[in-house]
Order: sequence, then C-alpha cells, then structure tokens
Amino acid sequence: MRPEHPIVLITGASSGFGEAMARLLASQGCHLALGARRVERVQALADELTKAHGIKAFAGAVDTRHTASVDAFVAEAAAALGGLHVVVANAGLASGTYKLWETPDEDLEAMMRTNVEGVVKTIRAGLPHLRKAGWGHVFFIGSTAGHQPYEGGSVYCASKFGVKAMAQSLRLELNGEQIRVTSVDPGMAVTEFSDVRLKDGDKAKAVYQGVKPLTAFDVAECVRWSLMAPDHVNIDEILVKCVDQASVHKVHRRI
Ligand code: NDP
Ligand code: 8X3
Repeated sequence: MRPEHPIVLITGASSGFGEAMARLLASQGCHLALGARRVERVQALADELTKAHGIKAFAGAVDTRHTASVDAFVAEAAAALGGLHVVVANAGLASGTYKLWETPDEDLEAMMRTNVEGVVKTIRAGLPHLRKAGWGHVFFIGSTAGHQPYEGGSVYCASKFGVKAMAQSLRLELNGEQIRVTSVDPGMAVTEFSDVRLKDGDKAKAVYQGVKPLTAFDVAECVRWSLMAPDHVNIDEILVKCVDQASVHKVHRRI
C-alpha cells in the first residue's frame, strides 16, 4: 500500500540534485533521510525543511564508498523515521577529464567507488526496509554519459554505463514485488558537479557558457513525477537534456 507520506532516503543531499530533490519532495509532504559527507549542510537543510513543511527529516554523515558508513546511516535513518519507502542513490561525481591511459588511480577509484560501489552499498542497505514496508521505489541517477561516451570521460562514462546496467538488472530481480525502479539520466545541469570535476571555478563556468542548462530542480521534478505515478506504472528511464544539448557531442552555444 502506498503510504500517505513516503519516507525518502537521499544520498548526496548536501548540494545539487540531492538538495533540490529534498526541497521538492518535502513540499509534497515526504519525510526525508538526508546524507552526505558534509553533514553540517544536510543538517541545516533538514532543520529548514522540517520547519517549513512540518515533515520529519533525519540528517546523517555518510561516505557511500564505505560499507560501514552506509549501513550505519541507513539503519539510523530508518530507526529515526520508522522505516523507509524510497531510496535515491544520487551521490556521485566526476573527477578530472583524462584520456583513459592518463587516469590517475586516485580519480579512477573516486569515480568507481562512489558511482558504482556506493550505489550498490546504498541500495543494498535500503532494500530490506522497502521490502518490510511492502511498497518501495529505487532511484538511480545515471547520465547522458551512460548512453554516449565522450573523450576525456572514459571512467566517468564507464561508471554511468554501470549505473544503467544496475538499474536494468535490479528491475529484473525485483519483478513480482511492489518496488519500482527508475533511472533518471540527465545531461548538462548546473550544480557543483563541474567545480568538483575540474577543481577550477572559471573552467567550471565555461562548461555552461552560452547555454541554458538544466537546473537541479528540473532533475528533481523527474524524480517527483516518477514517484507520484500510479502504483501500477513504472517509469523505467528518463533521459533529460536541455534544449541546447542535442547530444553529448552537439551543444548549441549563443556566443
Ligand atoms: P554535486 O557535486 O552538486 O552533488 C554531488 C553530491 O554527492 C554532493 O551532495 C556530495 O556531497 C555527494 N557525494 C559525493 N561523493 C560522496 C561520497 N563518497 N559519499 C557521500 N556523498 C557523496 O553534483 P550533482 O548534484 O550534479 O550530482 C549528483 C549526481 O548526478 C551524481 O551522481 C552525478 O554523477 C549525476 N549527474 C550530474 C549531472 C550534471 O551535469 N550536474 C548530469 C548527469 C548526472 P558531499 O561532498 O558533502 O559528500
Ligand atoms: C554529467 C553530464 O556531460 O558532464 O553526467 O557527462 S556530463
């Protein structure tokens, strides 16, 4: 049975898509478990949304690369909120732009451990709570990079092709249970993503120069819409790009 106020766990809620999802879903009456390494940010967000919308919100420190950290965060969140219905495995990053043979171990490990292993660890810890509730929804956050590879992105693209594979496998594995599986796969969107990837504010700004990119709220809206669909409807995948981005390789710039 669909709960009146779904309890939604979001990793990577300290900025970008995760923060926007928290804001949008709180406005719809969802209760929230918000996690990230920058715990002060998720705590401030949880406090703000509790006050503004009268929802319950739990905030916790989590590093999704580490099993113990994820397991503790998910267990504490479920205990504090009385269970979980929705898991959004959103935490992720790109680290640098390298030709495959130039990729340093540090960046290789950051991307694969967060974008692939962290997603597995998050969903693995959350699923028993969804099963216990008898109603659930798992969200993956993929990317256009998981549909079309590009130069300088081999490892990031590999990680997002991996996300697509995991979403498709999990949907098969959960067939017969009332747990929906959706992958939201955005193109270029302004968040802290390019600052983290390029470690240079000016270079990060240049990524979006002359373009009207997606906002984090555009992506959050895809999650809200999929979640609010009737119970017999599963939105498998949403590939969402700004109008200026026809493909990974064709972006119209007004400059
Ligand atoms: P942001 O950099 O704004 O947000 C990333 C979030 O992930 C932050 O809250 C960060 O929190 C968290 N995070 C990163 N590493 C870890 C970790 N090890 N443990 C826990 N949390 C972590 O970027 P976006 O909002 O854009 O990124 C969200 C997702 O969307 C990512 O998976 C990204 O790959 C994907 N994406 C982004 C696109 C874009 O153009 N922006 C397009 C397509 C997909 P903290 O640092 O506090 O831990
Ligand atoms: C983020 C979008 O184009 O930087 O996943 O790979 S892109």
